Amino acid sequence: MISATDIDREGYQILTAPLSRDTLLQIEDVLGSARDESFRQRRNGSRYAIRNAHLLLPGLRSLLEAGAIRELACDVLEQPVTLVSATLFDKQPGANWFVPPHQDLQTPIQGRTEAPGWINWSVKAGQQYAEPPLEVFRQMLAVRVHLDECPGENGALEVVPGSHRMRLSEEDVSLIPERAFRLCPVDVGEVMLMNPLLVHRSRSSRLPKRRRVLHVVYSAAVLPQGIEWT
Ligand SMILES: O=C(O)CCC(=O)C(=O)O
Repeated sequence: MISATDIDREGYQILTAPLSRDTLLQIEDVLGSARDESFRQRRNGSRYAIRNAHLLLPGLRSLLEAGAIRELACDVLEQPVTLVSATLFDKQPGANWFVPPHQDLQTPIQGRTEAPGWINWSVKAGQQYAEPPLEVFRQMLAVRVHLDECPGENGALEVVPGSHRMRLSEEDVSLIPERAFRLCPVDVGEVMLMNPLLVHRSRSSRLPKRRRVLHVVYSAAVLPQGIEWT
């Protein structure tokens, strides 16, 4: 059961059976139909991620804009939500990496209209990004859908409970003691809900297995005029 209180206090929650088998199969199908060009690839040709998958795969966008995954975000944020982004992370033998501790600050947006509190504008791979203000982050939620089992040795996320309440500098993040990180093993089909400001990291997988996670971000914030989600 969703606990908005837990998410408020800890910054995250793991749900054991929130999605039907049908929903999971539909996601797998649409991701399975993605063309090679949609994937980020290592030099060795291994495919490891689809960034802005909601822009590249219209079928995925439809699934995420109406349906069970969006409902989870509406339930937590207690308001209608808009899709902000979707990323597929696909760790596997040959494309395996360590993600250092960070908050997810850079958010894809449309246009470039300066607005109070929106900072760190940048363009990556032709897409405009900016960092929203704290009050917008408070009304955002990432829904991480696990398409493979993700035990501790398979690159599970490690999070710092409570770290989502503030925007931290790189130095603040680097000073977080080792004991503050909590390992979050998640089974196939399970979902992890988290605020994008929750400090998180993940180790390389130590198992010869795939670890696919679809990381979908929603927001219930009213945006300033001139700024829109993509
Ligand atoms: O799924 C993961 O390991 C986290 C990836 C991540 O947060 C990132 O690359 O920004």
